[in-house]
Amino acid sequence: MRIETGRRSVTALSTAAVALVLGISEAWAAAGRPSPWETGMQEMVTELGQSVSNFHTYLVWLIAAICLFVLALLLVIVARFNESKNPVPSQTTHNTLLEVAWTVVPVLILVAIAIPSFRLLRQQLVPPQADLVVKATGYSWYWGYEYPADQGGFKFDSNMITEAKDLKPDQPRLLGADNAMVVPVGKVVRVQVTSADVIHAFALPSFFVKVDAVPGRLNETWFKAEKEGVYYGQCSELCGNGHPYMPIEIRVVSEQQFAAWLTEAKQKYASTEGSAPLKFATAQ
Ligand SMILES: [Cu+2]
Repeated sequence: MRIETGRRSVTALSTAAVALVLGISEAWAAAGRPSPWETGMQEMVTELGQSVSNFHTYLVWLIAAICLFVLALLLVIVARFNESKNPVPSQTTHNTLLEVAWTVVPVLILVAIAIPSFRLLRQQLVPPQADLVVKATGYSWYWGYEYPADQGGFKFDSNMITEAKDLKPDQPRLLGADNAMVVPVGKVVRVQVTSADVIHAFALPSFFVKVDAVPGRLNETWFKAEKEGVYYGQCSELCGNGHPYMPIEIRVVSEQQFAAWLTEAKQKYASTEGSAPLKFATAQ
């Protein structure tokens, strides 16, 4: 009886521990930031990101199956065809069935990878009709965001918070920014990305967004965040000594909160009118 109870409490304890660990990692992952001991991707909050994350899992299983198959073949060869067990090696060559099989099977595997891969690539590179366009400019070493005229026409800089005392309670060190990019939830946001000096890259893992910010060139990417929250990314192009200190903070809020933020932001940040337009290289 006592053993039974002991066993039961051990089971309950381990279940609680697993739940705790899962709960914590989920809570951290859900916040759009890296978490300790994380081995997979950050939790994706866009449909595209979720599809990519599933594709990644599918590839891992496929790779695992191939590795186990090759390992099994190697073990069979070591066990059955070593010199003592098989002193006279077979001289068989040009086995048609075998040669066709080892050509066709890898081709089929590549097709099974290519089809979903190209489908995802298309989904990522052909953006849907945008509800909001934001321009992100990389500077050495911070980001600048610009909202178009129909949203109020303002721009502001976003710098990393350097002093621990200035961080908000939910802001992680090295990722928290003084002015976040704010976007509404469930809307297609197109981000135009460029740079004012060297090559940077605008990357946000939980949206599955990563695009180069190249001076004189306007790149674009898009996302549709399905969940409100604060999401963090970083410059992902080795751009200089301030490279690790130019985080990207995006706050996804409800439409009402976004409207309220816009009203506030229009007053807080100066108008873009009168600012010098960015010059872009023209094709000759
Ligand atoms: Cu950079």
